[in-house]
Amino acid sequence: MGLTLTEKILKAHLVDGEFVKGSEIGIRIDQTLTQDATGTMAYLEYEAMGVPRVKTEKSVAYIDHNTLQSGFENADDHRFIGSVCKKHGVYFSRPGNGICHQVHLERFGIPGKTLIGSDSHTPTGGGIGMIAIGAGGLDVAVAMGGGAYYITYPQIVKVNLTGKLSDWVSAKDVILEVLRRISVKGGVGKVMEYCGEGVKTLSVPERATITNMGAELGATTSIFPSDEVTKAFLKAQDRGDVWTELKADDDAVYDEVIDIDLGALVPQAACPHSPDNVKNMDEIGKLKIDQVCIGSCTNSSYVDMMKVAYILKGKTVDPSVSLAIAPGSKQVLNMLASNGALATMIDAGARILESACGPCIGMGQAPNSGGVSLRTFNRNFLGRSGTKDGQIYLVSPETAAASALTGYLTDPRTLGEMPKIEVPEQFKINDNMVVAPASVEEMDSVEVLRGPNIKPYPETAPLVESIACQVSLKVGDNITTDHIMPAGAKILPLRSNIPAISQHCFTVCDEDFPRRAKNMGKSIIVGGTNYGQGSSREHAALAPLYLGIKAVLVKSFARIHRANLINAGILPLTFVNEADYDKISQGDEIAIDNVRADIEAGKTQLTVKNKTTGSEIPVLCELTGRTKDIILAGGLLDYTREQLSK
Ligand code: MIC
Ligand code: SF4
Repeated sequence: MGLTLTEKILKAHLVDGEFVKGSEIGIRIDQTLTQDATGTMAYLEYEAMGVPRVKTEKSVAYIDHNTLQSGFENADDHRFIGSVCKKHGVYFSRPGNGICHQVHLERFGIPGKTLIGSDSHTPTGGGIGMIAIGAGGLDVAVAMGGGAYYITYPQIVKVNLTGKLSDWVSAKDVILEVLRRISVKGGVGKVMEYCGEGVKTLSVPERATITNMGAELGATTSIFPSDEVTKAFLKAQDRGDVWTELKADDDAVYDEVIDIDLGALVPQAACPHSPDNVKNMDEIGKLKIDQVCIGSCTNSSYVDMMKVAYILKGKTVDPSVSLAIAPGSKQVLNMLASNGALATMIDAGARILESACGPCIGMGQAPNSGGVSLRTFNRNFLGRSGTKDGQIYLVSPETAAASALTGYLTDPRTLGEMPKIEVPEQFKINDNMVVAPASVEEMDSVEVLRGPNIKPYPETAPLVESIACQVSLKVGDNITTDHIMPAGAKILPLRSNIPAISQHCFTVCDEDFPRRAKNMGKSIIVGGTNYGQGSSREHAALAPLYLGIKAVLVKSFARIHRANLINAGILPLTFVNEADYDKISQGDEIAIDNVRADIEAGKTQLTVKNKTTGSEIPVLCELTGRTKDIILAGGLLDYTREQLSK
């Protein structure tokens, strides 16, 4: 029986477990990436493990999220990350060099290698045939220390592409179509493997848009084959030597097949407030807009930007619209500056932002009250833009630029003939913003520089004998990590200070939650399906840990968040019968007796007693050997320390 591409790469990296669907496997990690908003914590965790030099083939730290230095905090974090990387063998991509996923694809990714990153959009690397997975910072720290990364052996979905995109229809419309069909939880436990005749019609940046936003499906990752198109892209980056051909066997067996005729797709938009709320232009109808933002790790490649410049050429942005553009990397920005496209954008009235995440994570450019904003980004969760009643639509760069000129959501197919904009044969290469680490001889003399906002990892303790506490919060379905631990310009500077950031935990849903939970001392949270979807931020587990959350009981979890809860020593529980969700309310007193003994004994079904109502609720606590030991130890940090001391 033939193998899928995913299986080939996973098999070549397997270090623990067996290839049985649904069971846990450990894989060797070749490369890691971090970004600054998750990086400070990840490197504090790395330091706590006491491994002098990273053991990966290449680890890179990017500064791209918190570049709005409204106070000393972010600058201190950046200085810390720069120095800690220098000491321990990590390459440091300085602020200004660009968004981690864009730069990693351009300069460091290698087909067939494994990459984990402390950012959920790490699967961008699947655009050149990597197994690239988003993970919590602690998992990345462990991988840098040479430890395996654990995932559930996934279901593998064949996304069979046929035909060719019509003029003005974009790679963004492909991933929006997948989201429309299978929803934000349709990819949980799965890898989306793109195959078929249509693949060769898509350039690497187009493929990367698709694998990037595959994160919104909840998928473990997404991957394209590495073919002649990949070779040409890497060659144009002066990296032709790292190319290898990689594809699935012809007789590979998949768990599911999704067929997409690229030629049948039309421009679409994800409507507020979920990336899977996808409609075509006719369904949305006439929509007046206030703002357009172009950029982010999904759509800020050179080709995307050149299309935007073409559309804007000689025109003026509608007076009622603010257009902001953030090219994805220094390479892209530099090439636009050299060939005049940047001047075209400026001339049309675009507000040029630095090459960073910017408005995508609420770092500036919050829309006006109730404002309608079209963005080429990947997430439109409630409040993420910084304006709670902002109405965010996710669209392609072509749709965004066309709309910026008219002031209304505009179908780019009305623009007339489409220009032929190709991936260049040679990109402008200059890695002068990537600082190499100190040599082995020099590393001991490097001083790690810490600022006053950098506080240690919160206190952990081994799992208690029994849990008896109240429900401090009950929430519904599809709760995102942007609900649990909001980001944005005010809160992101607190990422390295868990006591301070925890004061904002869940405030999007309930302003009083942090105070209530802290007063309760210990408590549990109850939620619905797909709890914790979205980002990889472990702060969505560390802040609850700090606030005394002992368990989270939900209908189902998103993958990375569940792993982060386990890493933080918080019990992840799911209802055996989803209807029991109605049997538990905020404020109820609950008990889970002998929880430690039961988990130690390998029991996977426990009972939550609702002492307020008298009902008994069966719940699942599915922990395998390793995750069980992590929970018993009080989290991954304690577990890793225990392992290293052995
Ligand atoms: C995001 O897009 O939500 C982020 C900000 O990049 C996060 C990481 C973070 O919260 O620091 C992600 O996607 O993992
Ligand atoms: Fe940055 Fe946005 Fe991409 Fe997250 S999704 S890495 S915030 S650009």
